[in-house]
Amino acid sequence: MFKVENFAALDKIRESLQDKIFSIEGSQTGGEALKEEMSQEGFRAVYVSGDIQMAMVGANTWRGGYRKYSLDTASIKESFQPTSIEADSYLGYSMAVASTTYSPLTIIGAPRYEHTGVVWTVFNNIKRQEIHPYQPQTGEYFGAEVCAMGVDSDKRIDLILISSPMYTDHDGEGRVYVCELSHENVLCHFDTPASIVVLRGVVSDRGRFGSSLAVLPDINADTFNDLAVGAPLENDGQGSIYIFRGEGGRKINPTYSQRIAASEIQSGLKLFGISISQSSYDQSGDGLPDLAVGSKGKVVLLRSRPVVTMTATVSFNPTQIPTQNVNCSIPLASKANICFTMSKLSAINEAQAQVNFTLILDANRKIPNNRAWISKNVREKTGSLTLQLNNETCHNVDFIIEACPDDALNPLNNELRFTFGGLPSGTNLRPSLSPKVQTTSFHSIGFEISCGKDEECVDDLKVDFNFTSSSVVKVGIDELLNVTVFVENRGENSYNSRIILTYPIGLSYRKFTSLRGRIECNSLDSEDGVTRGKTDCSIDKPIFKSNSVAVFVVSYGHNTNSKLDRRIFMTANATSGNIKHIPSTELYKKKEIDVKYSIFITVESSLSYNNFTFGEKDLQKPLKQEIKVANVIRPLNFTVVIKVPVKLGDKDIWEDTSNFTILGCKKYKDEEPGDTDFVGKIKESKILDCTVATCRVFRCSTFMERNTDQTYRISANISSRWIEQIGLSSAKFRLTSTASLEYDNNQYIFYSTTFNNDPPVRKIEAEIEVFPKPDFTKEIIGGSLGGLAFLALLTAVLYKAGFFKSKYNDMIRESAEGGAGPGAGPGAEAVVPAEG
Ligand SMILES: [Ca+2]
Ligand SMILES: [Ca+2]
Ligand SMILES: [Ca+2]
Ligand SMILES: [Ca+2]
Repeated sequence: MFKVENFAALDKIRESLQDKIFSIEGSQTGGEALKEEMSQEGFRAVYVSGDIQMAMVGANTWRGGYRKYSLDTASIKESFQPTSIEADSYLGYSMAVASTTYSPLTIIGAPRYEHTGVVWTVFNNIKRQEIHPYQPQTGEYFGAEVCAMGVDSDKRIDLILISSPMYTDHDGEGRVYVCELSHENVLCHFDTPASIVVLRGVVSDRGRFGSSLAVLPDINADTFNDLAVGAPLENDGQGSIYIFRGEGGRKINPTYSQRIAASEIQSGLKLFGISISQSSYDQSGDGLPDLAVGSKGKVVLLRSRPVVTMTATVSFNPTQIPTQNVNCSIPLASKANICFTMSKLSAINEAQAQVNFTLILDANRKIPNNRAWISKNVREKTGSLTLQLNNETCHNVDFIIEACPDDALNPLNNELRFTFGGLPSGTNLRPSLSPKVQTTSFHSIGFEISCGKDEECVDDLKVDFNFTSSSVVKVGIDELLNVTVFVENRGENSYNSRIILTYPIGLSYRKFTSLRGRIECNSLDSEDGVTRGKTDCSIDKPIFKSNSVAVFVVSYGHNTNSKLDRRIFMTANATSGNIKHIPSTELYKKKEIDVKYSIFITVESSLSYNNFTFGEKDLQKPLKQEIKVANVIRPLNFTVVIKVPVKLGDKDIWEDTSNFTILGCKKYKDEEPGDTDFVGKIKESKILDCTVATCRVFRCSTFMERNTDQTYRISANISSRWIEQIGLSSAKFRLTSTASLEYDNNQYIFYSTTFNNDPPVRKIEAEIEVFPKPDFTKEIIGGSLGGLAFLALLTAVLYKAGFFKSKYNDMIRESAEGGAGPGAGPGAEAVVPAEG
């Protein structure tokens, strides 16, 4: 050993070494092996708690080894010079010592072992492990550098790094294996390739990546120590160094965080990174660690940049989104105040940086479903701020929020992103942002909630409905079925409250009318003929307030040809977006209503005329009347009931009353008149009908298709016998039969534009004139008032034109107005007889 105090001493040492040159050639062949003559003790040196351990790569014919000296006494405490290793292995070319629980573990590289290299671990002066290279390559120099690294702050060694600087890959030269230290064992996982962690440099022909290794203090202020790796041959021998970050879990991130090329520092540097200082002291006096990197003829001192952290806040004004907005078409003006504060992680007093930020409103929604905008179709706002250390710097952003959004339950989640760019200030370098800082954050603004201290809204909805004024669906008469819906919230605010109505196939949605509250309805009629139609109505969107009521009418259309069940039902279901509801049975209602189909049957008849001479008792005259029945709207079974006066008092009206029949009809019964004082009544009214006479009731049952007709005929001889008992010698009587209709009232309803849908009772009249007996024979001009007088032209038109809903009402109305009209007779008549 030589004690050296200045570089001039080296010359003396060289001279003294020249004196001691011995024959190297002779030593190889002559049997005299080199022992420690060229041991190069001190090739590596490691301080181990009061002792110094020095590697001796040239000992024992370049087998190598190490010795440990006490620093106090300079005495040898341990010597490790294995003879088992091959000559020229260069054991001790690299060395690291890792403290373990018991005693230090020495990791020592022999990069020329079997031309590939090996790493030994030595524990208590005994070899413990031999680590052979993974996929060995001749000349790779496995173990040329070894390094023990504590990643976290517990002061215990976590990783052992082993480099192979001359391992060649298709894309580079040199690699560093990251092995774990577990108790006294170094685990490189070379037998399970998936678990091997390898550090590499950039793609380059030659790099010698791993020629130097140095554990750095935590230079990015994430509490984990970092690693520097030199690659001195990169860029045609200019060289570079790499920084790898330590990570939680005693790991190292195999993707380098920084590469510093020699050219970035100074032009002309060669072999930059050939060595890296093992201790990073603060040489610049800024409180931050510096890194000394060796190059050919120069040492470069690299300063580490200060590390800062950043907090970003966004506050909103108003702080909550108002929910009771009268006009939903006016968006709500809002402000966001974005603030950044930069604070130090490294020991510095000043720093400056620029942040570029982007605020994205309601970022969780896809456009155009977002509920907030900066301006039309724009929901992003970018900006830039210059920050000083510890000074909060803010920026205001104006934006607008949809006034009554569908979703007023989930807050707007606004995203803030920023990029950081450090600026130099004073003597300080540009700060860098701690990698722990999240550069994307979410800042939500919620909707106003007023649901008590628990801030939880528990609603209590009640729904009910009715069919407005309808007790029955009149298909072919009414065109709309109006459903009046009542909704009440007896609980706390209800969000996104909806009423969902279902309605039968055959009805089609027409419109909704809001009577109270803000209602919006959408509806979908049954499309497949299987699923019921569905109307979805929002109530006071977005919030149906506590103790409020909404009323609205939904109208469904139907027409003559609609096919509905005999009895249909509708349902109403109340829902809301609230998480909690008062359990209630009133969220659902189902109601039924009967359906009747319109029918329209016309009865028209002829007016016949006969005359008699008063006092001639046994005259008879033929009388013919036609009753034409036409079915207009739809096919059905029905019965025409015809009542014909047959007896007045005890006198027959017809020549052969007992055989009086109508073809196609069945004689049902004879009905006595309610009034026995027929003489007085007829004298006054001249009407001979079933109120004064015994009437025969005929029932004519038939099935008729739509737009067909059928004619019933009264054909018999009328007798003069009944005339005398009235006592009028000169009069015009009206012999009045009636025709009425019977059908299934549960299924059918008679078409009428009036409120009353009773079918008409049709009068069938015959005029019978009585003349006094003349004193002399006079020519009697027979009236020709009789004959057939049809007035059912309209009906005929109807027949021909077919049935069209829109024209139908008008036609019927004209028909009714032109005739007896409601209340003018025993019933509203569909068709009016002609006046004779
Ligand atoms: Ca540790
Ligand atoms: Ca770190
Ligand atoms: Ca410094
Ligand atoms: Ca509450």
